[in-house]
Amino acid sequence: MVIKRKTLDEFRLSELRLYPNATGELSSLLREIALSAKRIQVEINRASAFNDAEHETSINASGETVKKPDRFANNEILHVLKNSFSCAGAVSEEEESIQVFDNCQNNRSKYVVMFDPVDGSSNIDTCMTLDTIFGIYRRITSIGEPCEIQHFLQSGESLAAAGYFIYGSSTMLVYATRRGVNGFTLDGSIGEFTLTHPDIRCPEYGNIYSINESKILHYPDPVIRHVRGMQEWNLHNPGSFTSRYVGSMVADLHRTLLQGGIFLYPETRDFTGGKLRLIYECNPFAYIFEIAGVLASSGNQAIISIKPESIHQRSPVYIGSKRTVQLLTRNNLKSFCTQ
Ligand code: P6P
Repeated sequence: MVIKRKTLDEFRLSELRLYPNATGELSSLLREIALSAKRIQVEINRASAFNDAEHETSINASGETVKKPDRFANNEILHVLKNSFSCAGAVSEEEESIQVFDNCQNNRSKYVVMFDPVDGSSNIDTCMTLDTIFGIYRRITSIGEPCEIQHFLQSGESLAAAGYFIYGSSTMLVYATRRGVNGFTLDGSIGEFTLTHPDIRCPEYGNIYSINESKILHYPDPVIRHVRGMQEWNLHNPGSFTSRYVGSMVADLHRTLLQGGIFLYPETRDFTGGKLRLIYECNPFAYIFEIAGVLASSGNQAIISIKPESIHQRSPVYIGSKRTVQLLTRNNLKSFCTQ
């Protein structure tokens, strides 16, 4: 028997029916971003197959190498957003400043988007998973006005939706709204994302810890003690814990979301404010994990409660099991879902 799974459009239509006053702009935006992801997936596969990702590299605002797939993905997403009727402007990891789509159509749009077009592109030459991360905010100035930087400096709690595409053994879209986290897998036979992981909840407990252990002596003492404690416990109770670290944020966090455990990228000597970027890497994931029922801390506070001051600022990341996150950070952290 062939299982007929809802496509992304069918799922969004079923959600829209619950909100008679909804304009459909968020659904349209998700559809546009999903379209760009289909094209990015083809380009990534091509660049990997023909090994030409390294050609024509440049350096982005964060001082990191921009490879051909990064630039392709960046231009593709900016193109679909600018030509949608739902986006007033965007922030991209690959663009130094905000991208304002200042025309009469886009100025009437309700949303702005921030995104990391391709995260983990250093893995492309080894066929590791790559990914696109996005967050969607409602604009905060009146409809008709060009968007401004404060639209992008809202805390993560104000996100209307956040998600990621993972280009791995299959291509998936996982996104969250306040109503829940849902996963869609690209069905090549119909070219549509189909609902394969409805209502994802992150297991409260998982025995996998994910951290770059080469920097273990950089991390705060509670992290060092916790990792050492798991290793010592393993000595006497083999197999109690295991470590998995791909070095691609989405790969490590997608596994954590589905299997539980914890993902850590604490502050280090070379990244005293954390390495991962707050508004287009940390916030989308923090929102997803909080909606999925666990915690996402910067070490001092819930990541989604941070008021961003600049569009490329960074944050330390402690995401996963409530008990472990509270053990490793200040214990005053409360999940925003329960507030
Ligand atoms: P490190 C990839 O470059 C990235 O931005 C994230 O995807 C990943 O989690 C992190 O950096 C890996 O950093 O220092 O462990 O190589």
